Amino acid sequence: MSERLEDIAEKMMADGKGLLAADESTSTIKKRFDSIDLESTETSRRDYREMLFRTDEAMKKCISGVIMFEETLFQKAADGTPFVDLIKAAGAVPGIKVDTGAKPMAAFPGETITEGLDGLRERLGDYYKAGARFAKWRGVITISEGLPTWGSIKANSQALARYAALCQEAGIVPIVEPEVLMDGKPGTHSIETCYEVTEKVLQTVFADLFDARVMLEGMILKPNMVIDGKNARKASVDQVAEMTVKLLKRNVPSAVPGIAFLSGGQSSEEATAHLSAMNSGYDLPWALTYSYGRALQEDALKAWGGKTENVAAGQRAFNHRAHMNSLAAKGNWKKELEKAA
Ligand code: 5MM
Repeated sequence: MSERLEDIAEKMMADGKGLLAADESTSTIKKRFDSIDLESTETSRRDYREMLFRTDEAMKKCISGVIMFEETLFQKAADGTPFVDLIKAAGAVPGIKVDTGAKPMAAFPGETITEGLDGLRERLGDYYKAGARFAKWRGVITISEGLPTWGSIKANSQALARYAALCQEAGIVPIVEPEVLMDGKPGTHSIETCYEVTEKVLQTVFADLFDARVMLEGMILKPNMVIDGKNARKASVDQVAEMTVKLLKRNVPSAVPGIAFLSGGQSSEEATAHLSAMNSGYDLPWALTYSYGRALQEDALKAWGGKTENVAAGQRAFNHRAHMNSLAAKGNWKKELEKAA
C-alpha cells in the first residue's frame, strides 16, 4: 500500500529538521561552481552532492528531505550506491524538482512563467518508481517598476495548482513554491511592498489550489519571507519575523501541515536568525522550517572548493549550518553559537 500524503508531509516537517534544496538545474549549479573556479561536469556535480549526502550527522539529525534535480535522482555515488538509497539510509525523504524552469512570459516583459506541465503525469510516475515521495515547483514573481502584473501572478499560480493536483494523484507530496524575489530590478523595494505583493500571491495561490481540489493536508508551502529588497536591506530580524508571521497567519490555512522557507539570497546567518525568531514567541498553527539552498550550502561549497582533500572541511561547514538551522527550527538559535564553530 502506498504511503499517505499526510504521513510523508509530517515526516518532512519532523521537529528540528528541514529540507536541503540541492535541486540546482545544470545552469544554476554551473554558476555556483564558477564561484569556486570548478568546471561543472556530471562527475563534479556527483562529487559535490555526494559530499553533502554523506555528511552523516547533518543528514541524520537535521535533514528531513532532499530536493534533487532529475540528474541527481537517478545518479549514483562513486561506489555505485544510488543517491536515493543514501538519502533514505539517513532517514530522509528523497524529493525531485519537476518544473523545467521559469521562462520569459510572452507579452509580459520582465516576467516569467514556470514551465513543465506537459507530460508531467508520466514523469511523476517515473520519479515515484525511482523513490521520490515529494516534488517541488517554483513560480517566480518579480517586484519592479509596475511589476508584478496580475497576468503573471495568475498564470504562475494556476500552474502551481495544476502541478500540485498531478503530484497528489501520483502519491507525491507537492511543495508549492511561489517565490517573490528579493532581488528584482532594482531590488530596492520596501518590506511593506514585499508584504503587499506576497499577500496577493498567496491569496491567489490558495484560491487556485482550492479550485484544483488539492488536499491541503498533503502539501507543503515554500514561500519567501517578508523582507525588503536585497539592495536596500534595513528591516530588523524582529520586523521580518513579525511581518512574515502576520502575513502567513492571515493567508495560509491551518490545514497546511508545514511551511518550509526558501532563503532567496539572504546571508546564511540572516536566514537562520529570521527562522529562529519566528519559531520563538509566536503561537503558530503549522510547523515552520527551512528548505534552503544557498543558505545551507554556501559555506560548504567554499570550504570544499572542488578538492578531494577538502571534503572533510566541506562536511564540517555543512554540519554547522545544518545544526544552526535545526536549532532555528525550534526557536533555539543564538548568535553566540555561530562563533563556537
Ligand atoms: C537550489 O535552487 C533551486 C533551483 O533553482 P534553479 O531551477 O534556478 O536552478 C531553487 O528553486 C531553490 O530550491 C529555492 O529557491 C530555495 O533556494 P534558496 O537558495 O533560495 O534557499
